[in-house]
Amino acid sequence: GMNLAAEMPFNPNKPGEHGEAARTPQAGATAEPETLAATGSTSTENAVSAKVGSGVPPIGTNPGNGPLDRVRADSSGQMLTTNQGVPVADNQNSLKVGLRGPTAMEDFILREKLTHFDHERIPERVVHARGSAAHGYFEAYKDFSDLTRANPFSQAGKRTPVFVRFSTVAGERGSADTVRDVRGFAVKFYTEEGNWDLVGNNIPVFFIQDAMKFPDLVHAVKPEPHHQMPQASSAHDTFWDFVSLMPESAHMLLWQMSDRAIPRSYRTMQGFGVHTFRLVNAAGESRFCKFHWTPLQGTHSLVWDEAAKIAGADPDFHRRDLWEAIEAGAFPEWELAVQVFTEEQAEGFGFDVLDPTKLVPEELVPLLPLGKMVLDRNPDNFFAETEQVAFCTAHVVPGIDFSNDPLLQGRIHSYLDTQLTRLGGPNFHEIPINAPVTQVHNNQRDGMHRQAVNRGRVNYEPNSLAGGCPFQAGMAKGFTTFPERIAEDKVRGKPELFADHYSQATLFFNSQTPVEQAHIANAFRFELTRVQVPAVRERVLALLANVDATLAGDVAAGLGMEVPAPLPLATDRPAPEYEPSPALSLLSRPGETGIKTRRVAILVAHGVDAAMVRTIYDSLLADGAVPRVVASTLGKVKAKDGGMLDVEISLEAGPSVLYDAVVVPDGEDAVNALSRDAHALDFVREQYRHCKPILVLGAGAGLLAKASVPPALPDGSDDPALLGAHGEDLKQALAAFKEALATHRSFARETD
Ligand code: HDE
Repeated sequence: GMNLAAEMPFNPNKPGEHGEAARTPQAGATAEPETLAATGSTSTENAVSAKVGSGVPPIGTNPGNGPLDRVRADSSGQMLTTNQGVPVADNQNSLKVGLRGPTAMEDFILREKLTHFDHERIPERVVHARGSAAHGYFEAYKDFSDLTRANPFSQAGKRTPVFVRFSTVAGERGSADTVRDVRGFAVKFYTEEGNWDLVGNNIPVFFIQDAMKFPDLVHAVKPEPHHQMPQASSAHDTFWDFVSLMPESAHMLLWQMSDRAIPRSYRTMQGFGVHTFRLVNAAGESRFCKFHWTPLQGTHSLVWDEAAKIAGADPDFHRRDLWEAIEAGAFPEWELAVQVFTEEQAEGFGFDVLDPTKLVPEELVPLLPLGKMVLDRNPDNFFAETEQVAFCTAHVVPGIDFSNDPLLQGRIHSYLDTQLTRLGGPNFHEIPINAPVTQVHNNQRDGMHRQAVNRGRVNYEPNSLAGGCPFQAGMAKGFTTFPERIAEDKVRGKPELFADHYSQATLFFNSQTPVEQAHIANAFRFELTRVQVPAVRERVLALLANVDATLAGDVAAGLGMEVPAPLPLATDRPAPEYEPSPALSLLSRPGETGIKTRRVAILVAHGVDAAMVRTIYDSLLADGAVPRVVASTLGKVKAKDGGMLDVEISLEAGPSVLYDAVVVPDGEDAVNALSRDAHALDFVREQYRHCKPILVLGAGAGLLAKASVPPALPDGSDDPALLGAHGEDLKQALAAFKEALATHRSFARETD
């Protein structure tokens, strides 16, 4: 082929578009693989997985790719066409009556292109609009068929493909990732018996006890309707007005004000099914369960000041983090576990397991690990997959069943319903990302955007003309609802135990470390400071007074207020009070991945010790961390030994909040230069303020002094995350630095 790169890359018709030449037909261009390479095309789209024409996946491939493979479009080497497949000669100029004349109505090419563009957007999700997703698989540890007949748990080592979408709740589609909010954790299992969606959150309880309240809750937390502020934040009057009038939200509020609501990464969050579900085995025996996802990466969070600054420095922080980890082969993993208990056990608990504002403490019912989920592939196309994926709590498979949790019951309706508006009709199950890997056979027909071409004249059941097909699967194979016995009055109301709004809020608070408790108090202080109406602040304090006196006192002090009389209780606090549950502390799970994927900035300038930089860089890289050479501007710096060092990012584009730790290498001239750059001074100050590990070597310690970073902790003792400042040798200091990095932060120095 011709050399596109050398001649007219991407627009071979360019020479023909001006003046008289517009009348002459122009030759197009064919793009051969070599010419594509010459233009820098990096398309790898041809490498799709094996096709699965029979619907039965070949052994060893990911069957979840099947529906997607059929529709993957790859334009490398292809000619541009209209949507009708007509080759387009000129994609740059509209059809005009004379070169300076009006555009012709008959320009179907222009009209098709603009019309399609005009309809590119679909409504965003009414909640959880902002999200990111990835493909992967779930692998069962063993055969759990005594517990459930659900297909993913039927065999040791069995892999079931999954698609997982993480999200914030309140913010719009383009809002920042690091806002204080609950995170969605929605998993679609493409099982051999149909799709199962486990649509959970990163917090095990919820604000309300009944689906009837959900529209009110969401109205209250979303931007206020008169001026549409604030974006992606609960720190405003309407939210706190509502929740303080709904004391059932107390427990959830404690979680939402904890560091759980500002995760370091989607990869470092737990996930929870929240509601009580049922597991049913082939014999029809049912047990209740709660689902837990635990990240092998550990549970880690941001600090609030950092989260707020990241929202400006990189609003895509969590999206980028997930994408980059998967691209780099550092596949995030979670263990799925269940707490299993019988109805009789549940009757003995001091709370109602149908109440979604309550959790089952792990001390009461331990976790039973079922298997591991690995996310190992980024989507090919954000819209086609992440945006169009439709999770529905109604999507259950044989072996999984609902409980009567009134919040879950409402959700079973809501998720399918919302897709009708969002995805434009009842055939959203045919969108490839939503299509099951099993075959779909029923007599549902037609509707907007129908893809299936159903054959034959029978679209009803029972029938004789099609031999009765598709036939009912029957109890043995088909989904069978657990026949729970119910003989009750039809009423609007709540069970007695739902009236205890505070016991588990107190349990949660008492189970936190002092650092975490301080963060919770600070978060309440921040949010309530933003609240304008004093009576609303006061009512929240009255609610907190029922949770913990110290917490209420600390928050009140932060607002310059007195703690008012506690809100009246709806019921006596039931005995027994809970013992603290260490599993509820975020700091109880450091993780198993060491320093893998942690981002480390190495600050350099002319005169830096380049050999030292390389040693540190290589050593961090070898352990799976992500080192970056950061300087005042891009380009190269001239090292102490005369060599050159490439800068990877500037301080301006890569500020402190985007890194987990910092290294200031030796080199007196370099440190002097950095000391004159406000960005560098801010950088080390913020690394210090945000309790991150700092490694300074030789002259590097001078930068800390210039930035007024204290050399020791407030009580005078050594700072365990400030390394190298005391003349340790490089090897020693680097090892200690890595250890500090693996534990993430040193809150001992926190003064926020
Ligand atoms: Fe949702 N929720 N929700 N929710 N939810 C939606 O469904 C709803 C609730 C959760 O990544 C919507 O497809 C009601 C609890 C996640 O696509 C909508 C009630 C939990 C996602 C909806 C709840 C969740 C959603 C918006 C109370 C944790 C994002 C778009 C009765 C267990 C899924 C959509 C994704 C999304 C309704 C309460 C988690 C409107 C009515 C509790 C993770 O249908």
